[in-house]
Amino acid sequence: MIEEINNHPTEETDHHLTKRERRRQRQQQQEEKKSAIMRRKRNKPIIGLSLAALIIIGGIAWLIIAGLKSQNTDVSNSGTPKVKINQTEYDFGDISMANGKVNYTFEIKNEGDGDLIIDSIWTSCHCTTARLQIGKKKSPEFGMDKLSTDQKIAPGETGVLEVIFNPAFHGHAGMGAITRAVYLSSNDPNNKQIEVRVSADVSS
Ligand SMILES: [Cu+2]
Repeated sequence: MIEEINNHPTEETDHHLTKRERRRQRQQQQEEKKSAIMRRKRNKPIIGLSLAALIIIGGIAWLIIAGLKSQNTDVSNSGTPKVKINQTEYDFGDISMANGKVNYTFEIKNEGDGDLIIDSIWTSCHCTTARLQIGKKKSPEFGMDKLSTDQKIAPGETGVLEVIFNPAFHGHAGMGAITRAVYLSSNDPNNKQIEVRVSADVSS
């Protein structure tokens, strides 16, 4: 009898347990679903974060590479340019207006260890023009108006300055002994203004 009485509630508790177990299972399943959703939600920001990190790392690497590159190309700018002209004067001698223009070339070498920058070129008179050729690059003809230019003679390189004189420019008023000058402004601290001169004795 006692056993029977005792048995009955145990069956009851067993029954209750299975109910509780079912409930627990259901709760577990729900929790698993929730955590799966949470994991998916959490993974998205992680992917986003790692992408952002990649972009930042890539950006930093690019900046470092760009910085190194600019350092390499700026090496020659860190030095000082030094102008060396093969000669500063030339005499055309006896020339005639009838024979037209005469020209002569001067050589401007950069013997320094920094780029030689020619900022502007101008001449002393409208009858005289000049142009500077560096490598294959030839400047336009510069006259008496001081015009800016941006030409660069690298260390060890030589620029060719062509001076063109037109003896007929002034007509008969320009006859006799003449001297004309060509000026170049440069970044050589000891030669900020380069000057070359040409002279001639002009006849008709
Ligand atoms: Cu003149």
